[in-house]
Amino acid sequence: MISKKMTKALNGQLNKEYHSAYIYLGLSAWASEKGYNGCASWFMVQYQEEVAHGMKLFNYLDEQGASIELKDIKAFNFAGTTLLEAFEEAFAHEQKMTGWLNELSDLAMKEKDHATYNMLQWYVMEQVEEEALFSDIIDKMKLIGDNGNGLYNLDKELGQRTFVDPTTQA
Ligand code: OFO
Repeated sequence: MISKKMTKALNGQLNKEYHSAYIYLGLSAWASEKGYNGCASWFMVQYQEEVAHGMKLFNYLDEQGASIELKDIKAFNFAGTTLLEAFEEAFAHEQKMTGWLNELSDLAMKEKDHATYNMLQWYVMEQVEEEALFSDIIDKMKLIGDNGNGLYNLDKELGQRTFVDPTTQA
C-alpha cells in the first residue's frame, strides 16, 4: 500500500507522461506539416513511448490499489520554426522530466517505500536513454546546419525508427 502523498505525486507524474505524449504528437503534426515526414514518424514513435510510460504508472497505481486521478492534459503549441528548435525543446522537456523523476525517487526513499522506489528506477534509467537520444540528434543537426541535403538524409534516417514498447524491455 502506498501513502496518500506518494499516490498524489505518482498521479502528477502520470499526467506529465501524457503531457509528454501530447508534446510529441504536436511535434509530429508540426514536422509533417513542414514536409519532414521522417521526423514526423520519429515523433509519433516517441508519442507511443510516452503513452507506454503513462500506462506503466497507471498499472502500478492500479496494482497498489491506489486511486487513479486523470487530470486535464496541458495544451502544447510549438512556437519554433526549425527542426533543431523542435528537438531542443523536446530535450529541455526531457531534462525537466528527469528532475521530476529524481524528486519522486527522493520521496519514495524518504518514505521507505521500496516497491515504488524500485519501480521508479526504471524511469530514471529510461531518462538516461532519452536524454542521450535527443542530445545525439541535436549534435547531428548542429553539424548539418542548414545544408538541405544533410537535413534530407537525417530526416530519412530518423524515419526508420520503429516502436518497441520500452516497458516490455528488461
Ligand atoms: Fe516519459 O520519458 Fe520522455 O517524457
